[in-house]
Amino acid sequence: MPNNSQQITNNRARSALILGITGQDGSYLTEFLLAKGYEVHGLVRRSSLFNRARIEHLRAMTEQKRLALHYSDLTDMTSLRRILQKVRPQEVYHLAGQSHVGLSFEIPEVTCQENANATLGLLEILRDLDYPVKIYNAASSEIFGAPRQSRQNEQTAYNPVNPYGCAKAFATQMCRVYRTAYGLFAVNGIAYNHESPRRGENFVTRKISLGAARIRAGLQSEISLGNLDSRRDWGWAPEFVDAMWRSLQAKEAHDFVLATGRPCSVRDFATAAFAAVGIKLKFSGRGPREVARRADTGAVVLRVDPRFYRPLEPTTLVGDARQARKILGWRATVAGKNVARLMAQADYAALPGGQ
Ligand code: NDP
Ligand code: GDR
Repeated sequence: MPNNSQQITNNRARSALILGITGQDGSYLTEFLLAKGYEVHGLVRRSSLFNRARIEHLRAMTEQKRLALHYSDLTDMTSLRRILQKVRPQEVYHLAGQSHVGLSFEIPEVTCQENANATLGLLEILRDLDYPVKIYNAASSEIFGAPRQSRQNEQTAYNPVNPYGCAKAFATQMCRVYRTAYGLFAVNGIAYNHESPRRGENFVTRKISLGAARIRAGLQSEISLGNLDSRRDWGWAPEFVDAMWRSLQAKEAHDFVLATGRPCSVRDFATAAFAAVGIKLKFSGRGPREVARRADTGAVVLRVDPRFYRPLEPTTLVGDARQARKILGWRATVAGKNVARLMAQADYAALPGGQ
């Protein structure tokens, strides 16, 4: 896709800048905003291989000058400032950063630079702009970590338990500070896990759905996972980008928990994903010795590998999204096992010979 930052400079339609446009959420949000008639600008970073697979199908939009991509990086505030001054978007969706919680234990510094410091840098740029701008910040349920409340809402105290959660807690609180201190229209979307066939392949849901599809197609024999007892509030990513947009159309800026409210374990997610491609699982053993076999052949298709355990896990995180429902009229309709089914079916259908 051409880099056509020169092509669109005037705000003819409503315009939005998406940081993280090449990611799962950024790609769905781009489709959503284009369908609403927006002029969409996205930030892309240089990489040795092209990493635009999730937005490649929108190439025609760049030719029609409805979508423009600009080179920058969260670690390059000068170029970010220049892009914002030139594009003058009315809405900024900040979805960029190191998004893998497990990896944040391996690369804590870059996680904090991208997720914490860069958010502060962005807020500083927005504070200096000479026109009103709205920002959606991709906050996370990971800010709650080990919460006191079994269902978390916008008032729940932060208690992150990993470097990723700490960085997100900093960024979330900074947005609140800039909203209160400078009147910036800054929204924190405190989102719980949301998934799709565009999910990165090293997140557990995609690892499972892709693994199930490939095992069904005879392309792979088994998958290895970490903690099967983990429970997450898994939703459907396309529904979440709708909430992002709605949150910037509200009269006032608020924080919003975005969640399904329905937790599901990794084990149950795997069971549903494999069933969706016609494989019934039977689990046996405990802890690191646990395996899942195919009910039809008895072959092991899923193993626990302690390499995928994390040094610390949040307790079960379940969101209470009543504020989003009341103010935004938004609610998640797809959750847990249904997400698993949709993902496994999509991954299977995308394989040669899959249907
Ligand atoms: P992805 O990992 O799919 O996408 C992350 C995006 O950030 C990619 O476009 C990536 O670019 C970009 N990015 C990463 N580092 C930089 C950098 N240094 N400079 C510029 N861009 C960068 O994440 P999701 O779409 O799933 O999530 C979007 C945001 O929402 C993230 O901030 C995530 O932490 C947060 N979040 C996600 C949830 C979820 O369940 N999906 C839940 C709660 C919060 P590239 O393609 O070049 O790598
Ligand atoms: P999470 O998502 O950490 O919740 O962060 P992930 O899919 O990585 O893990 C979910 C749970 O599954 C357990 N797990 C495994 N995880 C991975 N990645 N790989 C495995 O093999 C595996 N086996 C078990 C994990 O321990 C964990 O308990 C996501 C990201 O999108 C963040 O950016 C976002 O902020 C949060 O969701 C809300």
